[in-house]
Amino acid sequence: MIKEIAYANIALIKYWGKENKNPLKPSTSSISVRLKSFKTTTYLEKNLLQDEIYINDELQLNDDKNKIVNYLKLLKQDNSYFTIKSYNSFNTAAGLSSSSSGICALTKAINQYYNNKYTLEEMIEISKLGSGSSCRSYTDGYTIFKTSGKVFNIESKMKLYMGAIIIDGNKKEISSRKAMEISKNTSKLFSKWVKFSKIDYRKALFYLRINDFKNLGKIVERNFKLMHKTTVYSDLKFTYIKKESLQVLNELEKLKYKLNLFYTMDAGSNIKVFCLYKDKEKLEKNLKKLYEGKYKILLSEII
Ligand code: 2P0
Repeated sequence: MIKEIAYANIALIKYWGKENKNPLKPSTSSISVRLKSFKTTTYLEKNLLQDEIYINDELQLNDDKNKIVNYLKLLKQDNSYFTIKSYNSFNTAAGLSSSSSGICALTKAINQYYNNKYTLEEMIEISKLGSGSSCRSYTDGYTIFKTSGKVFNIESKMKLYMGAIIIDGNKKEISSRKAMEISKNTSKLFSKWVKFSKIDYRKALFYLRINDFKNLGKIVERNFKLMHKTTVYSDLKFTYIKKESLQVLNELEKLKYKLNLFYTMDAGSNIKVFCLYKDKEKLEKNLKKLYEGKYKILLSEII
């Protein structure tokens, strides 16, 4: 039995929109970190009849299955079928980036099955077609996914720690793939998003380089807010941000008086809070005080 592990990644500066679908070139360059406690473990063995996919022991059917089977076709070197069992240490498809770790672990598992036929670069290139953000799960540190399609990591002395506040752990209604496509094609704000994101990306790189947490935080927050506005001003007329999310964001603003932090949100209502690693106990204590018994809190180091 083949086993592979991969870690989910969260973007500080977001990938939102596809300039070119195959090969994937994103509309915006993104910067992410990987989360040690947000892990997918994937087991793979040969199946004589068909591909069977389980996520957290649940057999995947219809669209959920087809999506993965279609992705497998890109990786297969022969007519083999597989039984794939994937386990997430966190909520699946709830805007916590389970597709990034899921596709990364699956790609590595198939590569192991074919005796490491693919190089890391080749795996990353194929992986993007399964989930754009998955290409950022292969490398540690701060990972960049550029509009050119290139993926690499950069050095920064800044050591972060993350807490996620789970407002809704269920599967999201609108996939990020669909939301970003409709936003790109119909949002009145999309060109503004691309323009400002370019500035955010450059500034974030600079603040990471000079180890400036406070200014990085301002850019991270402005970046996710504009990303979320693109869906509101698209034909979807929709937002992932729930009223509970807004309430938490307000509370986090107040918490900033006590603790240096910044926050971000992805394609879901859940909130990720970042602090410096040295403040991790303080963050844990404060999030528990605010949300214990109300929302699940997941904590993670960066790997
Ligand atoms: C990101 N997201 O940078 C952004 C922010 C969600 C919000 O990358 O269509 O599921 O498979 O390439 O990888 C989620 O995107 O999208 C994502 P596809 P994916 O993390």
